[in-house]
Amino acid sequence: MANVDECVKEVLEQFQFAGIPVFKGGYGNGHINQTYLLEIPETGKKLILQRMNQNVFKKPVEVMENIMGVTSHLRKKIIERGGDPDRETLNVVPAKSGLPYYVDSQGEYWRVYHFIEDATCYDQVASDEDFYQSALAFGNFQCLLADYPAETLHETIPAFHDTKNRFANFKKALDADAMGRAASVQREIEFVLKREADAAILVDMLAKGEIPLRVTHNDTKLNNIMIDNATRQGICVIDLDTVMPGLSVNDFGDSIRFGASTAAEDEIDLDKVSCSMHLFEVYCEGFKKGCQGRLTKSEIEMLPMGAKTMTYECGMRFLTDYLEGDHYFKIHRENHNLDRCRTQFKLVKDMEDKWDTMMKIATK
Ligand code: ADP
Ligand code: GN1
Ligand code: MG
Repeated sequence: MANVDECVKEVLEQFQFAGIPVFKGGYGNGHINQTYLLEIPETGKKLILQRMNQNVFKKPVEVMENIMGVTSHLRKKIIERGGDPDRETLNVVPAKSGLPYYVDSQGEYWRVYHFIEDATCYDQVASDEDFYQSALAFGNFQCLLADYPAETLHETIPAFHDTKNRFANFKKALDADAMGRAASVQREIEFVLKREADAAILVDMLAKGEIPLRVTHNDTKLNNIMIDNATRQGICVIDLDTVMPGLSVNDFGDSIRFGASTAAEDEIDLDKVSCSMHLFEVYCEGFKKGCQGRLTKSEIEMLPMGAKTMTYECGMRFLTDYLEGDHYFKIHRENHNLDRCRTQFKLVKDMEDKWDTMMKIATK
């Protein structure tokens, strides 16, 4: 691939900007896409430029079709309720071709979003109230999409939260052991294998019709929501690449996995990592309120299972990527995926120990 400067120069000429943007370098802490900040000096207006990850999203055009459909649906609803559609949903800047993306001479897909000003994405919970507000916003996001025609959505990553399938992929990576790393991570491998039955619980409930399929976000970690700096409300849900039919308990669970942890996702000192029951309760209350009474009895009962399943699945995905040679998640240091996997398994174990408390909180 040509260097970033050359690519960016070519790309920037292809979008419909109100002024000439200046490239300000890499931005944010996402694990998947390559995100950059742009600024238009005359107006001070900022924009987000992203090179989409085609290793993860094999059909970027379909991802953009989903995003255009979902954001225009949200826009309408936000206007109806008297909100600000320029800040409360992502807004795509079109390319000069009129398409919502540009394909460069190397075949890379680029897109641009208006920057959500005066709001922040957090990597760790700063206050209970922020976490509560993020729960309200993610719950509300599901409500806003409750009448979205699910059959028009593309499955941007097939079987994304099919934990049984994730387990099968893990086994394949283990059998192949492409990097010769399996011998050194036997404890982590045992941890996954021992819990094979857990991988099936939610998938099987869905198949039996015991919990409903909804339009969900599927990647509800705290840094995929912007908190308004002034009002402290969850102003905008971002990272819409994985909006697809899914389980509400998984949206709940992925937020717990990341936000209710007492340490960072890649913390090395595992003594610092636990699942805070206080934050679990705060999020539970916010999420149920945000869903406005739409969660069924069995969904409410399965909220703790959503948390455990998402954490187990994510740890298994980090371990799979470690075994395969770190091709999926961006890493910033040696063993990064292994460190991430270990925090997830520490959380799973902690949730198992606190299961009765989690059930009591969820169902009260
Ligand atoms: P990834 O899929 O790699 O996680 P995201 O779409 O989540 O990529 O973007 C990465 C980060 O960029 C976000 O966590 C956030 O900090 C920032 N970001 C993305 N879109 C916007 C936006 N429209 N306004 C402000 N910041 C944004
Ligand atoms: C990725 O894109 P990002 O960083 O918001 C991943 C999630 C994982 C998460 C772990 C498309 O989320 O599924 O839970 O990392 N997104 C994709 O932090 O695979
Ligand atoms: Mg993200």
